[in-house]
Amino acid sequence: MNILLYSPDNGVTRNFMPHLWMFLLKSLTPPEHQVFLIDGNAQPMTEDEMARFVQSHDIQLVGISAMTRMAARAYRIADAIRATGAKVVFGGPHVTEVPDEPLGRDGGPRHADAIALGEADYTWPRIVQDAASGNLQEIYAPVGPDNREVKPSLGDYPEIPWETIPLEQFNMIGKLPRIVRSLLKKKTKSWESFYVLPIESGRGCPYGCDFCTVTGFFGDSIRFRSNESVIAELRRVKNRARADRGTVGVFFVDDNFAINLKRTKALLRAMIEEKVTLTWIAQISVNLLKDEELLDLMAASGARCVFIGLESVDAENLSEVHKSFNKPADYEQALKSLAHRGIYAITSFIFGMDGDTPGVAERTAQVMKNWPPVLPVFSLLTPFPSTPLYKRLLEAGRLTRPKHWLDFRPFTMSFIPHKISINEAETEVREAWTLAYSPGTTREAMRKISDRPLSERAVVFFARLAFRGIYFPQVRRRQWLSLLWSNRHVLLSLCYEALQKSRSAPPPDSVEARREIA
Ligand code: B12
Ligand code: SF4
Repeated sequence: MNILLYSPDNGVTRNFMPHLWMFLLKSLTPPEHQVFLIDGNAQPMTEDEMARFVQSHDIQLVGISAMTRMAARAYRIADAIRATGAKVVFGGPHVTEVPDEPLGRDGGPRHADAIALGEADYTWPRIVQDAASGNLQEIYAPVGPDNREVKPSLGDYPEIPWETIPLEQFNMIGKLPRIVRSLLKKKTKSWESFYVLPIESGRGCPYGCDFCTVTGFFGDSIRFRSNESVIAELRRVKNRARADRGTVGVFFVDDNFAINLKRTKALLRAMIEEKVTLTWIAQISVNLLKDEELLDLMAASGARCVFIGLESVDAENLSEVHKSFNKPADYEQALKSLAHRGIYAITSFIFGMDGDTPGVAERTAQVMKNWPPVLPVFSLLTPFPSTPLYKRLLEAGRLTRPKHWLDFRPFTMSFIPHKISINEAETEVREAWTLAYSPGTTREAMRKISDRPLSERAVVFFARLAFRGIYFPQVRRRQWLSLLWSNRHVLLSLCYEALQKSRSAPPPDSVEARREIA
């Protein structure tokens, strides 16, 4: 049977890091079936194009995953697929939270033939077999014979064959203008491709923040893969990069990569000892970033960026959403300790919390003035179904769009905030993005790291230019040129410095150069 695993585009961003679930399910598919993968964020498709693909490749089963924000788009694509006669099975957090919706049991239209609830590592092979024999059931739940929930232990984690999986659609080099591509090729042989690949080393988070679906979905007990299995996977990733003459980075998608400090340190030490260090990113909560030994091991094993859910600079807000383990007083030191080691943070903020008042964008920007450069992300508090936040707002009658995902609008509130109006909160988010990525802020950010190596500063600068574009379209040449023009002072000074450096470098075959290479 031919199977397609499809991740719909999220309608806002063009993130080119593929989703892990599709590689995982492909690896768990019985070998007699052929599996195709398409990520709509990297390879956008209309409903008609998808229907044609399904027909021309004789696909009989399509697996779709969707975050809440992608649900409406996913349903439209699913309708087009089902019209061809292929069966559609949905999985992932959203349908687990609202299982009646895709099955049309809530009074709305039906979009799925079947759904997989929760973690599907053990149910997916059964779904495939049932579909192949024409016996697809409606609901697959991860339960044992005694009807109790079974959580994959991750002790039997499958091998994801990174060496052989076709990855062209995720090659970031392919998305760059031709001139940049040829410059990169000239400079070094290892830039024929560039992928950021997702790897998980553990699942679950015990913290249970009000707005988050993770504790409800994965549970509060944390499960880890063995260090050996993670190291073997990293080795496969590195082999792939070598074979492609490309560069690869890894995103450890664990919810809190350092939740068990002892285990994380052991893994990082193993990476260093086994020589499988490579550039990596992970999500780590700020309270765990005080451990100097952890930070040293992170730097030595290749960490270049950490995603930190800071959420707010106001302690009262954090306590409201049950995230008081974040202490705003600690933020600055944690970020400085990271930057001191060449690790920069993506800091995520949420506006519209009950303590937020007009001016929250400016207040946040003031606090950030003392920080080393960061890549901030600002969003509005979003009540995802089944979260404690959703239940609380529903009971209080504060949801203005209880099914906001069926009419997804980016940066738009779906409930009445407390001390700020809906309009004001939405304006604050836009204001925060503008302040954080203004040419003045970037210039100031670069000044703060003027003592760091040129290559590191160049990466920070270009990351700041490109990062905002993930959330706000910035793909046209004119948009890029205007961005470069408004940041021309920093750009020119970096270029000038690079030129000086290359002029003062010894000729390639001189004694000094040979000594430097040695
Ligand atoms: C990595 C990650 C990201 C990364 C990259 C995304 C990517 N390309 O992978 C980044 C940082 C970009 C990101 C951004 C966001 N994320 Co995010 N992210 C994650 C994270 C931590 C890991 C995802 C993952 O790979 N998990 C491991 C895999 C194996 O688990 P899984 O995907 O759930 O798959 C399992 C099952 O669900 C099931 N399954 C899944 N799909 C399917 C499909 C079929 C057919 C079947 C049968 C089974 C099945 O089987 C799998 C194996 O058991 C999750 C939290 C989490 N732990 O999952 C949040 C999570 C997915 N993100 C979330 C959110 C909200 C966001 C943002 C909207 C945050 C923001 N405000 O900006 C953005 C939106 C990004 C976008 N472009 O739309 C929410 C989604 C909640 C929801 N109900 O929609 C999650 C669940 C975290 C949370 N806080 O609740 N995210
Ligand atoms: S710490 Fe992060 S993953 Fe854990 S519950 Fe809170 S927001 Fe979710």
